[in-house]
Amino acid sequence: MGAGTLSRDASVAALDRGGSSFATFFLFFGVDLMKAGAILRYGFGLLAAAASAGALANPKPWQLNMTEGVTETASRVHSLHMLILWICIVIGVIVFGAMTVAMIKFRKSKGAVPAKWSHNTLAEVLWTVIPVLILIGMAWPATKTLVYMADVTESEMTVKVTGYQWMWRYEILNYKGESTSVNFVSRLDRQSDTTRQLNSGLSPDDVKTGDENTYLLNVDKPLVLPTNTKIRFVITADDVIHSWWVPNLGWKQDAIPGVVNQSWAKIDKAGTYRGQCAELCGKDHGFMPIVVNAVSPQEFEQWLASQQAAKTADTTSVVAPGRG
Ligand SMILES: [Cu+2]
Repeated sequence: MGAGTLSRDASVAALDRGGSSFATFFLFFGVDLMKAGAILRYGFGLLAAAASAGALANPKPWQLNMTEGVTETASRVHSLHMLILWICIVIGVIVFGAMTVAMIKFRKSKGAVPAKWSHNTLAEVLWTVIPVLILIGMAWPATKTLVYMADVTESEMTVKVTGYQWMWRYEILNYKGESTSVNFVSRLDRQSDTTRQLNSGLSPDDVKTGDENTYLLNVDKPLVLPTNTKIRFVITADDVIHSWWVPNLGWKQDAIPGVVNQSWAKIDKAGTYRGQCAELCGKDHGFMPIVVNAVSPQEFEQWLASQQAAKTADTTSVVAPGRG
């Protein structure tokens, strides 16, 4: 696999998440039909490949719309997206409908004569006021959602996420008022990593977790999180800008060296949620996936205790020889 193939792999994974909704966006706005066509073709090719390789992580084959996610934030973002999509559809139908009618009914060959007037105050007021009202109508719920998303108060635990070229570090700083020592690095899983190597001779289709194809979407050590718990994330990076993105949580946050950004999530449903780095961060940008394993608070507490015990054992074994 050359460098071109590597970056294609990364964009395949990215397209799988965002491509189809972008295509819908382009189509409805009529901004760039050729680009939308190319993206759609790429998307369909990919979906066909995905269907043959079994179900993908979270997005389903042929899924065109955004995910509804597993947090209140994600569902609010989804509703906003649907509201604005429908507003755009209505506008699109009216505008393109009026244009089509005008072009067919008032064409020159039918003897149409153009009107000579150049100003109409009422029309000008209307085409200014109506779009302003529409924009306010969209900005109001969008701002409310943004304010809701920014409110990290009353969180019950804090997870620090640090982006590196090309892996993530997770530190569970505190849980229910107590600080913890859990701190680990999460990298691309071995199977994806061996498969992606130049001339590995291995097929990405064979990288599976259960039934789903998890090529470039699996890690060696997932981040385990409790459900029904308000989790604050503090996000930073140690080299270049990365971005921590798990679509099912409903947000992505840039990880910037020297800056601590924050966000939060309260996961409603247990499950495995996959994501990726969403900021082009160097040659292995496509190879630093994210896996969140959401489990019940009881299971999480057990996991946390086992991680802390392992940490203590580690420290003791390092210290012991020196003492002896
Ligand atoms: Cu990155």
